[in-house]
Amino acid sequence: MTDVFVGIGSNIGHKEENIRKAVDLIKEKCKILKKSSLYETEPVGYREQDWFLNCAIEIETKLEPLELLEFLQSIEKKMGRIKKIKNGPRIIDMDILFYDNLFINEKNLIIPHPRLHERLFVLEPLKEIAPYFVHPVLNRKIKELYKELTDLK
Ligand code: PH2
Ligand code: MG
Ligand code: MG
Repeated sequence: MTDVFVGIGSNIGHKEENIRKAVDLIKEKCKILKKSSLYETEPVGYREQDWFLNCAIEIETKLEPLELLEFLQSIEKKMGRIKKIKNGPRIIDMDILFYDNLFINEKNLIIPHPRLHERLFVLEPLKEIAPYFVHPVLNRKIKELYKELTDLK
């Protein structure tokens, strides 16, 4: 059984509705095990944009990592996402955070997500649904990574 975590964000249009719709579309090929609450988060990276709504989900899937990436990107496309500015505004963004305890380093897919431990908008929802999941590269629990990041601030 796969244990996959996906981070979801939206900061254009009806953000809550966008996330609900994306989760519904994910259900066509994956089983949703858990879904965090929605968090209003300040934009990170590119600052001149609206706040985000972020959440994290845990899913079970038969798709291989690259197939899952393609599936998630097809949903982003279907929902009308256009890539313009790096880290800029988007209707929907879905990033694979963990895929079991796998390490993947491909040109367009790095798992665990390389910046997740630096991002409160990822760690906060993730801590809600998986505080004891151990980051397979950093070897730390999510709740520890969260504490380290918030203690820094
Ligand atoms: N996603 C980014 C860049 N910055 N900031 C917040 N608060 N939430 C996001 O989901 C987000 C971001 C790149 O994907
Ligand atoms: Mg992202
Ligand atoms: Mg993305």
